Amino acid sequence: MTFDLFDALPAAPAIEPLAPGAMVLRGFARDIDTDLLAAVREVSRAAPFRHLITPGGLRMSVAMTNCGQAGWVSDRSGYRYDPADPDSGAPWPPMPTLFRSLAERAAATAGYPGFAPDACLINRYQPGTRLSLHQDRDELDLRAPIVSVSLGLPATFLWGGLRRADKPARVRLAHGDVVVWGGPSRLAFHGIAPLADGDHALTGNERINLTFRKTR
Ligand code: MD6
Ligand code: FE
Repeated sequence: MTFDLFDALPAAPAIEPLAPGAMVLRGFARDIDTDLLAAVREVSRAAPFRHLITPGGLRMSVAMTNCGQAGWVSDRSGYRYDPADPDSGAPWPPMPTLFRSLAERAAATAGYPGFAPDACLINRYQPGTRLSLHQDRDELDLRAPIVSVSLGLPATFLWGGLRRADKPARVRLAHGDVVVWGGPSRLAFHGIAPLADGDHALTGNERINLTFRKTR
């Protein structure tokens, strides 16, 4: 029997701090990537991706859908969590068990045990798609963190501070990376720079982002 020192080391998760309470878990979702993407396709068959309209009347370049007990939607009247898909009137598809358990494991790894998300917003980016700086503040319970999973093409995550004017850092998010943030960083401004063109083995020219929240 051969003994390899490197085989004997446990695979420690690569945790990259962003700010107090916020971190990137590099590659955390990689080993279940194909199952996650299959589940995204399943959800989007029942609740297709769509471009929401902002309260100001602009069409968002990112396409969105949701699963879980509530879904994030935007229209001329504002932003809200809605138990039903406004396009169909039907409840959002249930959150796949695989999603729920991934979010729970990632949160626990980041120091937030007991995370119980009731909503998963699914974002789809194509080259040129961007998400301007914003805060996630439509959730009632701001003590719960947010867990965000990146799949497919890499993106530049804009990580600002607690004030809109804080100059954002640029953080590369690759396939399988998971960002967790909460506590003192829960209301940090953030966004996604225009997606660069590319070709990913599993998603082609798209980036898919899953964002888990506890909305109430
Ligand atoms: C995205 N993410 O990564 C957009 N929000 O496509 C977000 O807006 C986001 O990644 C809160 C926490 C983590 C995020
Ligand atoms: Fe956000």
